[in-house]
Amino acid sequence: MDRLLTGLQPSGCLTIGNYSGGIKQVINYQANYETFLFVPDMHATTVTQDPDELRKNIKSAVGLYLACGVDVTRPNMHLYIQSENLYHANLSWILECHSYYGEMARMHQFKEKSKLHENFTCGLVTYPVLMAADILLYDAKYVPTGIDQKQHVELARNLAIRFNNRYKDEFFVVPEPLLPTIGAKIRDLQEPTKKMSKSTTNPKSAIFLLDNEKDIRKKIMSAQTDSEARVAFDEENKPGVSNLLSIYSVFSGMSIEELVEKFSGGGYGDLKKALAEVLVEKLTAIQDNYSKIMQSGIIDDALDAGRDYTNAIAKEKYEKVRRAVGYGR
Ligand code: ATP
Ligand code: LTN
Repeated sequence: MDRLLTGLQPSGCLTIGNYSGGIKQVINYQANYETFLFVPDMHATTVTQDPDELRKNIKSAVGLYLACGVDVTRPNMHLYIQSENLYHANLSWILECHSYYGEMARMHQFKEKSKLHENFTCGLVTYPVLMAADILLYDAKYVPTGIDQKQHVELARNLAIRFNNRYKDEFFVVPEPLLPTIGAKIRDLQEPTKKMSKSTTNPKSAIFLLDNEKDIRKKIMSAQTDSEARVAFDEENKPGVSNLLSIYSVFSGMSIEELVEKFSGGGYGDLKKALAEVLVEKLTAIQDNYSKIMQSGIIDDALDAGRDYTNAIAKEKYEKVRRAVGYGR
């Protein structure tokens, strides 16, 4: 079985964007691949985190993965926490010494996030290398993500190729990003030219998987659209309405064509009301599962098993790489 790997930062409550680019894809692919799904808690500290809040978010993220349908009873599903495996940071250091400052400084996400902080950390610059280590440690062939992470997966590809060439062996599998056809970039509800982000400062911009019914309806009804009052899918000229259609498609399984057909006669109000209904139904079901899961012992059992399994694989890969670069005796 080929390997598939992804992670979602526990930097806040997961959004419907994280569901679309990350979790939903894992659920769709979990029967077909050996799946490595982890919580990149070390990535979250590239910006300041409150330690208690971070620990709560880690457990909540795992609870949400399971509540959405990630099936940890499958023997090919491995769920784990990044910081419980020391090889991620160790491999990251080796890869940092094979990466160039220029290529790090060119990363879109770094350019955007560094603008938000007057004094950003070195971790914010080198974060994509840690991500490459996460992927390359396990020889993952496929990396499901949203469009914002595509460039980082490309860096992981380049580092794999660079390392294999320099040390003249197939040390790493060269990974490929997997983007959903619809919903690779769910947009901010208030500023639809931007992507929806869980660490937004405007709570009306994002729908969180744990939002209550009233908030979901309010946020959808107040989403920015345009003055044309014509339901059509045109991401460039009608980003707000196209975003609503994408979200609808992600959560209903209906195609964009079917949705445009269904809503083309009406105004944006009808589309918004129907979308709010779909989201309330889906998210309430996830939240019911979530409450049960958080009270059970299933999370810790799955994380223990995942930690042990992935540490063994990572150790073997790291030792091979460490020897190749000449470290130790
Ligand atoms: P932060 O605001 O802390 O940067 P984020 O909401 O951007 O977080 P990440 O943890 O960086 O989310 O991303 C987790 C996964 O969700 C990644 O695969 C990412 O590509 C995907 N993702 C994030 N936002 C969106 C979005 N708006 N649309 C589709 N996929 C998304
Ligand atoms: N960088 C990603 C989270 C992440 C990840 C990974 C995703 C860390 N390591 C490995 C896929 C594969 C993010 O911020 N969304």
